[in-house]
Formats: sequence, structure tokens, C-alpha cells
Amino acid sequence: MKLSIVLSTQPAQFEAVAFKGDFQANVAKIAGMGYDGVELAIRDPSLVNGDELLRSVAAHGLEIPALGTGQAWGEEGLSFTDPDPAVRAAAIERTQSHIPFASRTGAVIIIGLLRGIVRAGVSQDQAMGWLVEALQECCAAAGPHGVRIALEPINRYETTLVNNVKQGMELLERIGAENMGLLLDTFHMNIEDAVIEDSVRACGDRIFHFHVADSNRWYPGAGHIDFGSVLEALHATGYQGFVSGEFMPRPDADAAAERSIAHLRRLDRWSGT
Ligand code: LER
Ligand code: MN
Repeated sequence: MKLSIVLSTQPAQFEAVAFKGDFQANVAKIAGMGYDGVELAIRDPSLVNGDELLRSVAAHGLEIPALGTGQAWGEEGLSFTDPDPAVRAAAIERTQSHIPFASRTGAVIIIGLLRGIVRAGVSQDQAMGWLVEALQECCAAAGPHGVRIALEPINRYETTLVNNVKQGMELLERIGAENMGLLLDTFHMNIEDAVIEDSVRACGDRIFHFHVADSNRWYPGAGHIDFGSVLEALHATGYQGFVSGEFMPRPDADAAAERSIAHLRRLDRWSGT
């Protein structure tokens, strides 16, 4: 089982990111803890130096399994479902601007909160229609570069669009693109999905990325999710990707990252298989 953790390349408001701040120091620390990769949260690719990021990460033998895009929503309000067509176009353009770095690193592009929420005066159907069109456009642009896109079902308190894995699978059907899959997050599934393991099994080979946080969004092991059982179900799907820690820096970032990797490694019966 390959383990990564979310690392922000710039200051971020999103609270479930253990590491922000000095990028080089954080990469060194994460590698030292035994992680295999860093999932990078990048608000705007034009504001980061991809060569430098890659150099720092590769110097520590780490991979970059995924790129998070949600800060473009959190900090700038971009979304695929905004009533303003200029905002929707900017969200699509921003997503497509991640393609070159994703192609170089093999990272999946994550669509989390960048999908937006259903705004006042917009019907659910209209918002879903915009979401489908935007993702089709992004998948068409990413496909020739071998880049995959993963939509993350997110709990009802953060968005009104695609809260559970079943809705995510229905969306994939509508998009109909080979390079479109889902990012499953145990924190959201614990709120929205009846049985996490059933959702993992149902998603199967459409699982493009996987986030772990416990029921309280602390590190795995701090709440009541049975990660042994969840990881067993994930492994049974044939998933070969990363299991990526996205949890709050509690009691502090270092302790959370260390306790998470210790808990997950203890449960890992599949390394080397
Ligand atoms: C992002 O991966 C996520 O899980 C969301 O909760 C963002 O708010
Ligand atoms: Mn997540």
C-alpha cells in the first residue's frame, strides 16, 4: 500500500490539511516519516514553479499521486456551476491548466469543491448539466495527455452536488469518459454512505484516488472507522493507487501524520503484493 499525505503549495484556509508553510521542509519531513508520496494542493499552476516542486519532491524519492484544486473555489470562488458563464469558463480553464504538470507527474487531477454548489435561482438539473459539460470538456482536454480526473463525492454540509458514491457513479455514466473516475474519501463516506466497504466495492475500478481521515476528520485511528476492513475492500477492487491522508493537524501536524502512517502500516497486509 502506497501512502501519501496532502501538502499545500501555498497558504490555505482549508482546515483538513496537515501540512502548510515551508514546502521544502515539509517534503523532507514527510519523506522522513516513511511516506511514499505527497498529494499537492495547488490553487493556480501559474503561481508555482513546477520544475522546482518536482525537484524537491523527487530529491526525497517521493511521488505525486494527485493534485488538489479546491483552493480555487475556497480562495477565488471559481466553480463549474456558477450562474455566471465567465466564472464557469474560468473554472474549466483553471482545471485544464493543471494538465501539463499532471502529465509530467502522473498525478490525477481532483475535482472536489471546484464543482461548486447549487446557487440561488439555479435548478439542481441545470447545475448538474453544467457540471457534466464542464467535466466532459476537461476530460477531453486531459485524455490526449494521458491525464485522469477524479470527482470526489463530498458530504452535504460542504456541497449540494454529488454527496455519495452512488451519485458519483451516476455522474460518471453521464460523462462517459474513460479518464473520469472518483476519489473516495472515508470522512465523507462515513457521513453519506450506508456501508463504506459496499461503496468501495461498487466503485471498483473507477476508484482513481483515495483519501483517508477518521470519522472525526482526525488521523486514521483517532475515530471509529474500521480501516482494516475498508482497506481490505479497497485492495479487493485491485486498486493500485495511493491512500492519501487528508485530515486535520490535531493534536498537531507532525503527530497526526506519524500516527496515521503508524496505524495504516500496522493494518497493511498487502505491501509487496
Ligand atoms: C477535499 O478533498 C475534501 O475532502 C473536501 O472536504 C474539501 O472541502
Ligand atoms: Mn477529500
